[in-house]
Amino acid sequence: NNGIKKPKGYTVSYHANPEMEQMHFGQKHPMKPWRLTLTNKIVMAYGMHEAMDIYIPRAASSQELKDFHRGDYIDFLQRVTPSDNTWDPDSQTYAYNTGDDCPIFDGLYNYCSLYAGASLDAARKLTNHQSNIAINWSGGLHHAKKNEASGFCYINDIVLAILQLLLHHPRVLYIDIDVHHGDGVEQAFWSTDRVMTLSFHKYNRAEFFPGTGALDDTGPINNASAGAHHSLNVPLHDGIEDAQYIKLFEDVVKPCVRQYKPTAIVLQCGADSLGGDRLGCFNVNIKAHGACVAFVKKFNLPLLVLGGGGYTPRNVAKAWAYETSLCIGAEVHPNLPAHTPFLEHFGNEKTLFPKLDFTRYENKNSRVYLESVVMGIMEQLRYLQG
Ligand code: ZLS
Ligand code: CA
Ligand code: ZN
Repeated sequence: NNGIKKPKGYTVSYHANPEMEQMHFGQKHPMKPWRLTLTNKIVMAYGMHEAMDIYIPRAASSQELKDFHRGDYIDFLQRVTPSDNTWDPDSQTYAYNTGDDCPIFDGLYNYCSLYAGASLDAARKLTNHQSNIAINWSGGLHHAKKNEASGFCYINDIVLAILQLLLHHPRVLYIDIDVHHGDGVEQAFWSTDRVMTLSFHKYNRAEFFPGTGALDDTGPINNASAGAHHSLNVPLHDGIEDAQYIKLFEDVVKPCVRQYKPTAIVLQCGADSLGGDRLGCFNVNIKAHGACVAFVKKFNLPLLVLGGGGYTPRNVAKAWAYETSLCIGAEVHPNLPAHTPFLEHFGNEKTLFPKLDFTRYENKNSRVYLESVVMGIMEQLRYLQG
């Protein structure tokens, strides 16, 4: 033990099933469930497990998955195997949008029901007051739709978890710092005012997946719909840096909480917004990414912390381990403990805070641009009063 103690006055639960970590999307595929093993090894090497309630979650039942997803889609996921020919010549696509981005691999259904079960368990720990912060790094798969897979996501564990929270909470704020737009969650709650969705992401309609999430996509156009002004988007350009990102996050999140008054918060911590990510294009360091988690924690509301994207596994693991330490309020030494398994995998930078590779993306976000984005958000929030 490195002197890490249980936090005073609140409980953190950590939901991780090692069965998931063995799954393979395929050799060339950027999504590596193995990043979860690396994360858990760092968390344990620091002794952070001593400070949390650790749960090995069960798989969600097909009935639970159908609380959001259509029955025929879940039945398809349950029975499909890699050798099945799922190509549909009529629509010129694979069934339910499976294919290159969302391959059918061995154990797919088990993988899906495990990460969904973990998010459901985590949400239930919050609603029955057994924890104040619940963490599931295997969840956060924000692109999955009611009736199809999308962008490496098959089951939308976030939507399922929010539906759980809504059984006990009048208003849930969903915040998404993955570099991609949280389109599946936005779409699911588009017409309700009981969930406010807020995504920060790289936006370029033609060139960056999924192409949605413009500043003026804020909910149904019809002001009579309850969902109007309850979907918020923060579209960004390449190369945003630490200080800018933290200020923007705080300038947007603080008024959202003040105006919307959520009774629970769900935070998707996709680590592809870090500099040097294989798919991402921002210049954010691990400390700045973590500062967003620390800022949200300060509202002292029931908090569900989820993973998401993240395609440079050694950086993902460091970020999520550091963010776990922020959740428990523990000070950890920046150097990875010498007994950390797979330490050799972290190359020369055996620290939680490596200098990330920022050589690829020039910063295209001017101060004026970011100010205009904050003003656009404030304009939407003004509709919430009264
Ligand atoms: O938010 O950009 C796309 C769609 C395509 C280009 C790629 N081809 C394969 C399909 C059509 C337009 N897809 C993105 C999805 C990004 C999902 C992010 C998920 C999340 O982080 C939450 C977990 C995309 N970007 C990069 C790839 N796909 C991609 C890169 C490399 C490969 C290998 C495996 C597969 C095919 C070759 C693949 C996809
Ligand atoms: Ca996002
Ligand atoms: Zn992403």
